[in-house]
Amino acid sequence: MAKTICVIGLGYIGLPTATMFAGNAGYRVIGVDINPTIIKQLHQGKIHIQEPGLEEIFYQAWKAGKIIISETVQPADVFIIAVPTPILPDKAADLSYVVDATRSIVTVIKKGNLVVLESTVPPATINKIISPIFREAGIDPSKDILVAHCPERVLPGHILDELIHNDRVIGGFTPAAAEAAKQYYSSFVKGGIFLTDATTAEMVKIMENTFRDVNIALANEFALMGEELGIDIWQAIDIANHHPRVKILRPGPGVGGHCIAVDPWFLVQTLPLIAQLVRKAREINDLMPHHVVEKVDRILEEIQNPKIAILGLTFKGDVDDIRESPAIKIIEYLKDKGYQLNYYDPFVKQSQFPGIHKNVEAGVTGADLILVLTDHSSFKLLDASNLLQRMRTRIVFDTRHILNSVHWLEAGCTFYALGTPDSLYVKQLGD
Ligand code: SAJ
Repeated sequence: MAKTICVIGLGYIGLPTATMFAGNAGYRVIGVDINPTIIKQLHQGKIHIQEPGLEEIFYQAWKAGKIIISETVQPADVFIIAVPTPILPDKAADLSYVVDATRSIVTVIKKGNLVVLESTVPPATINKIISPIFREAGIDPSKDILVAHCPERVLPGHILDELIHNDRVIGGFTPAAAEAAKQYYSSFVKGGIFLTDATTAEMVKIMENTFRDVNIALANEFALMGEELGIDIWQAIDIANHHPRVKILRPGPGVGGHCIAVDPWFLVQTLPLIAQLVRKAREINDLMPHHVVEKVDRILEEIQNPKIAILGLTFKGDVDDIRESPAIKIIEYLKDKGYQLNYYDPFVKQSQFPGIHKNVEAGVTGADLILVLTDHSSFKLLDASNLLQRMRTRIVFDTRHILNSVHWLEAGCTFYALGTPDSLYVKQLGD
């Protein structure tokens, strides 16, 4: 009989993972979530997230009865925990969803079952928080059951491809647990699977996202320097990146999403005296939305009752996710300062963000400033002349270096970009 896998948490990671096990690997999958809206939608064979290719595979697996949706945890051979681990206001990890999921497993787990934690957690969470929950229930996590950490590492927008082709790390509470988890994951993972202990795997995952956060902070700090030095930092980065061992990332209006802006805090929380660089990088990236707002203030200083057209709300380009988006923070700050705002984002629905315009023309009509906050690929194709003629004042501020400045300047506007001095593009126009 096919083995049963119970996936707890059907969000951006749990749903694609459940679909992989059911669709590609032929297991019987029970998908569990506590959100009734999500459950209702999945019960109709539809998915609640936008991820290329996912809906079709999910629908096929759901129609074939290989994936069953449930509001409660059911007995299974394997339990996969894929619930969120946000941060609390004091920047400590909120492990309540992980703890609740573990407790719900305790009620149905049997000897020999495997529990895999996919959620990103502070180092030693399996040893210090999850194992004691099983022990308190009279279950020995080193003998009676198998417990492992297999952190997700996929990039939103590329989830299916990365689930299959990325390498994975699996850390076992015992070596046998790591081996057992590998058996299941190798049914769809084509990348390498590296086995280690649970705490090392927890650390590996946080190190990856911290590496990216620190490097984005460096790019952002360079951008601030570019503005002060009177140079175009994008050009400088482009030239520097021709060095064979240099790969500077892209500056931007801040770091969003619920991973890179969150996970480094787990290190600060665990090792506050050592994690100095990690903390500073977080602070620099968190400063960027304020920097964008200061620059907007300067740009619009002379304009009466200024109206801003915000282009892009999601935390990064070509995804539909506005959670923890720097754009949302910037919007809050601008609203507090009394600016009138219009919004456009081709990936965001009215239900996600009420008041958003359906087309970009309506979004920019009557505006004094187009403020680009997300690097959606389609923004490269915007018709500058058509949009500029609908504005009251023709000013553009691109925080993502996604617009073609020459094209926009030729169409007739004042152009500003993050990481460049205010005068740069005006000078290029020969004013
Ligand atoms: N960003 C920049 N400049 C850059 C790159 C990114 O400002 O050069 C910003 C983005 O605009 C976004 C934020 O950083 O606001 C995060 O975007 P991202 O594409 O770097 O990462 P996520 O959050 O979509 O996914 C990351 C990935 N981790 C790494 O690349 C190390 C992914 O592989 C993880 O699975 C995911 O976090 C996760 O769930 O932990």
